[in-house]
Amino acid sequence: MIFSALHTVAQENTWWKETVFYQIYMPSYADSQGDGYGDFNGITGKLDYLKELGITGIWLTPFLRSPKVDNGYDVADYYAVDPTYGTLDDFKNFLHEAHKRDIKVIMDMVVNHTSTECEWFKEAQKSKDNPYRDYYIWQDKPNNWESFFGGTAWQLDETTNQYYYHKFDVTMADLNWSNPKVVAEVEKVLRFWLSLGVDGFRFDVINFLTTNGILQDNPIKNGSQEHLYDINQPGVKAALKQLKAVVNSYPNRFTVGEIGSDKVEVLKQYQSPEMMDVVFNFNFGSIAEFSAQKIFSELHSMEQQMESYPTLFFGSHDMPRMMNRLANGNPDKAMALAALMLTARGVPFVYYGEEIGMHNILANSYDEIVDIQGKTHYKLAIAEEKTENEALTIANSHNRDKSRSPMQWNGSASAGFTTGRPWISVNKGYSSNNVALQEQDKNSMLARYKALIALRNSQPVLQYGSYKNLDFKDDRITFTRSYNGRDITVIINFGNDYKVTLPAKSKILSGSINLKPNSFILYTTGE
Ligand SMILES: [Ca+2]
Ligand SMILES: [Ca+2]
Repeated sequence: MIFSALHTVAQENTWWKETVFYQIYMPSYADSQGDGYGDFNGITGKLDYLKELGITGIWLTPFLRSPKVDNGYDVADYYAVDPTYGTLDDFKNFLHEAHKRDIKVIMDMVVNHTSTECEWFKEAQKSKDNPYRDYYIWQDKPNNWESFFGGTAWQLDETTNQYYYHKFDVTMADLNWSNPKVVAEVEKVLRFWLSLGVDGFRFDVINFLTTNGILQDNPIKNGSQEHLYDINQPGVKAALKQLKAVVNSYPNRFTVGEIGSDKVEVLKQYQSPEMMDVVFNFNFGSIAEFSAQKIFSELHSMEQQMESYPTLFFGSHDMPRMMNRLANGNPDKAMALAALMLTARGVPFVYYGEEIGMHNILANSYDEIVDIQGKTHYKLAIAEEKTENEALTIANSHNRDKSRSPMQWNGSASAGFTTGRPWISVNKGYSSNNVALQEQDKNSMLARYKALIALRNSQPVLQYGSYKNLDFKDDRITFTRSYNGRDITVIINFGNDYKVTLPAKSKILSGSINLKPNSFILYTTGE
C-alpha cells in the first residue's frame, strides 16, 4: 500500500514538456470594463483566441494586491487579487474557464521582497521588538550593497532609527529568508493558491533570497561590485527545496525560476525536480541584438550543460520586443526566431503580442515614462547634472515600458484593448497591425504562428525528442530531433538563399526546400 502510494506521487509529471506557454502582462491584455487596465474578465474573454492559437499554458504576471510601484512585483497582500484585475471570484472563473479549454495557468510568485505596504512590513516598522521585525533585514548602519534599480539598497526608517534592506525599489523591502517564520509564511501562501488549482509558479528573482546573516560589504572589482554576499547566498537552495516540497505535495504542478545571472553554470544549479523544474536563461532570451551565432551557441551551451529542459523565449516584460531587438522589424525574421523557439528542445514561452509581431513603444518625455526603473534612471541622471535629453536617452535605455503596450486586438480606438483611457500608450501602428486584420489573412504572422504551434502540439518528437545533431553553418541553425523512431529535422536559415537536399522518404511538414534568407523548413523521416 505504502509503496504504491509513493509510486503515484513520484510519477513523473511531464505536462510542461508538452506545453506552449504564453506570457500575459496583466495590465496590458484586455480591459473588460473601461478603466484602462487589463483584468481577469478581459482575459477570460480572450481564452477562445488563445485556445485557437494553440496555447496550452498561461503565465500571468503578478495580480496580487499591490500599490504597483513595480507593476505588482511589490505585493501588499498575498491572499487577495488586486482590485484593478477584479475579484478572487473573477480569478477563479478565469482559472475554471482556462482549465475547461485544457490550458494550464501559472502565477508569478514574488517572495524575495514585499511592498512596504504589506501588513508584515507595517508591523515590522513599529518597533525593534515587534514579532514581525525579523521578517525583514535591519541594520544600524548601511553597508555598500546597491539596489538593482540604482543607488543604495538601504533606507533609514525614522521610527526605529535603523535601515531596512531593499534590493529593488525603496518601497520593496527584502524578506529575511534566514527566519523560519518567513519560510512558513510563504509556504502557507503557496498552499492557498495551489489549493485553488493554479498549476504552478514562476518564481521571481529567486536567487536573490537573502538567506545569509553575514551582511558585509561586497568587494569592488574594476569599479563595480561583485555580488558575493547579496546574491546566490548559501541557503538559497535549501529554501527553494522547501518551497518545491510544498508544490510537489500537489499533483502535476510546475515551477520556473527567474535567476538573476548570466552564467549557465549558476542557472543550472537551481534546476532540478527538487528546486525549479526549469529556469530562464537571459543570455539566450534577452540577447541584446541579433546574432545567429550567439543564439546558436547559447542553445548549444544550454544543451551541453543543463540536465533538464531549457526554456526558449525571446521576449518578456523586462526587455524590448523581439520584433525590434532581434528581427529589425522584419516579420520573416521574427517567424524564423519563432520557429526556433517552437521546435528546439525546451519549454517555449511566447510573450503576448509576439504572435502578431508587435513593436516597442518609446517615451518622448519624462511624463510618458511609467516604469519605475526608467524613472529612477532619469532622476539619477538629472542628479548627475545630465541634460533632460541626455537623461531621457539614459532612461529609455533602461525603460521597460517598451514591451508593455496594450495588446492590439483590432483597429478601433485604443486597439480594442479598452473603451477608456489606456494606462500606457498604445502602439501607434495598431490600425495596420492587429489581431482582427491578421485573422483575415491566411499568410499573416498570426496564421503562421498558429500553424507552427499546431505542429508542435501534434508532434511528440517536438516535445520529447532528443537532438541527434545540433549544428551551425553559414548562418543556418540545423537540428534533428528524434523520438520513438521518428525524426524531425529543422533548418532555420538566417544566411543567404540555400537549397535543401531532402533525404529519401522524407516528408515536408512546413516550408520548402528553397530556403530564402530568414526562412525555415521542417521535414520528417521515419514512421
Ligand atoms: Ca479593467
Ligand atoms: Ca533578497
